[in-house]
Amino acid sequence: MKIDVLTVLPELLESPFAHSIMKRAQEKGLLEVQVHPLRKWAVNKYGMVDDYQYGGGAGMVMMCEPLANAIDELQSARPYDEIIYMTPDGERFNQKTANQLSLKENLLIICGHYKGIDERIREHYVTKEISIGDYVLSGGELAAAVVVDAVGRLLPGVLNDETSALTDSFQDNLLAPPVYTRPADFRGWKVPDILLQGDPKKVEEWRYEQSMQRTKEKRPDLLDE
Ligand code: 6GU
Repeated sequence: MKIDVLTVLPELLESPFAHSIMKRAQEKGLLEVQVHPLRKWAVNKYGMVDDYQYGGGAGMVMMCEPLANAIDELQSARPYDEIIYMTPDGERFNQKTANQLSLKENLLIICGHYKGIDERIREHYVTKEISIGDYVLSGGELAAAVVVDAVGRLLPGVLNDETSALTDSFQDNLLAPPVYTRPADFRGWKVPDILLQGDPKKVEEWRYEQSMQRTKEKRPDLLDE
């Protein structure tokens, strides 16, 4: 999978994909993330990419021309399956959306800034609008990093047995069960016996029950879906 990210703050996205699982995904050639500075397509020598909004009011709007030119150029190299705009008024991101996006070949993610992007870009280019939750970030970059991470780790071959996505929270709309490691007794706080007995079938049943109980307690809304 190839993900292009278009942003006015490329520096913000230098590090999130350079470590751990995202790094390995790229080294294995399973994921390619390329961050593009929008200023490359600025309309003048001052690097202008935003302007005052029509009708007045505080806050700048990201202009049509740099975005349209950037998208046209990037798109001519490879057609996108989705052109995603990161915005607090988008559809709330969840595991299901991550699963769906992980099946695509080429994605473009546009990071919004200031008051957002000119509505005409949303109308004519954007195919999917994503928010990562009901709060406002100062830009779409951190949200884009969240989406790239959540999608990238689902690509076949990225995770190994130890990190397998099959046992994650939210797969099957259940939270993950509790986990323990050595020692079996820490300050008198004991690991549940069933995990020490070596009966895989019993462990599986216990984990399922714990997942169910945890979900009922913490996220009953997941069970209604
Ligand atoms: Cl995608 N962008 C911004 N600026 N704020 C957000 C968001 C996105 N998702 C939640 N808050």
